[in-house]
Amino acid sequence: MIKAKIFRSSKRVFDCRINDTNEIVPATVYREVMKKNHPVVGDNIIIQQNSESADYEITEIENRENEIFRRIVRSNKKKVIASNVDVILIVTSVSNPRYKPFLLDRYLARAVQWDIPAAIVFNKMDEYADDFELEFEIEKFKSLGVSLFFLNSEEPEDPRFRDDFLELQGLLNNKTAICLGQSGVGKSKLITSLSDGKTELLSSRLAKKVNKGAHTTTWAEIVDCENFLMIDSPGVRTLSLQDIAAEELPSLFPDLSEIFSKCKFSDCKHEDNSKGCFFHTLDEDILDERIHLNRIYSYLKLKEEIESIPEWEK
Ligand SMILES: Nc1nc2c(ncn2[C@@H]2O[C@H](COP(=O)(O)OP(=O)(O)OP(=O)(O)O)[C@@H](O)[C@H]2O)c(=O)[nH]1
Ligand SMILES: [Mg+2]
Ligand SMILES: [Zn+2]
Repeated sequence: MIKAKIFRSSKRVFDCRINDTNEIVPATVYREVMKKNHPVVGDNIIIQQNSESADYEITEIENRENEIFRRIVRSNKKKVIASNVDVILIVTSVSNPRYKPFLLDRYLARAVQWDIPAAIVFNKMDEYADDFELEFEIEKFKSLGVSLFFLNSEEPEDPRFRDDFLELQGLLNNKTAICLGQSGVGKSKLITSLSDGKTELLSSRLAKKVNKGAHTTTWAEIVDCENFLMIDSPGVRTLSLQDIAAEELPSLFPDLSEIFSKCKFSDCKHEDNSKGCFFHTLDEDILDERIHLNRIYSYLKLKEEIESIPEWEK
């Protein structure tokens, strides 16, 4: 019985890293195991060496802490992409690409759905030009209890952002993380600097893997960054929330649940013309209330988008 972790998956063969030796070996899966659960990247597993062929076989998958998944709405099935993630790093740029106020709420909704702690990285702080209300955004996400980091990933030595950089490095130590964020916000750069340059750029690794047809959407792998592990999956990086059901959405904004209950009607849609909606009584000039208004706006935008997708497409 050898303890290991799945680092890379394909249809039949899994690259597994043996805990004790860090050696990576290919392993196939016992049919009995496959029947119960399809193994995914991040799974902690038991492997055994076949006494005749010397091949490794996965004989057991340990219970998962959590799962990165998409839901197939039609059949209400889960498609699991990876497992056992300690933290989701949501990366945003404060300059170029410009900051998109409601995008972070979407990533946070995902983190809630997957039940994984999230931290937000405001990257490219060296280029921040005071062209949006960063202070308000900070207050908002602080009130949600999310850890925030302000970084210059291009220059990790930059003394203005050095403390945050070191703190984030400390937070990631010995953890498994996943990075979410739009293209160009600096995810690859961030990972390279956090690993003190020891990791080759994810993008160069990726270049070899893309365009493999149907596999590209589900493929995932773990990249060893020495002091932490990073899960990389194109299927996760492109963030569409098509697979979230409208009924599920309120539960993904837990900070609003108490406020939802203050509306006069339990089926309140919280829209401009909704009678007795508590949100109409909130005051934009009071910070807490402005935060709630901002979050409900984000919620409604997302709801509208989800509802505009025909059921059969989900
Ligand atoms: N000034 C500045 N530039 C940065 C910073 N972080 C990254 N960049 C630059 O921004 C550009 C995009 O960075 P990437 O790391 O490739 O962005 P990415 O998020 O990995 O993008 P995709 O791989 O397309 O998803 C590169 O030219 C980086 O050098 C930063 O903190 N400050
Ligand atoms: Mg990249
Ligand atoms: Zn309401």
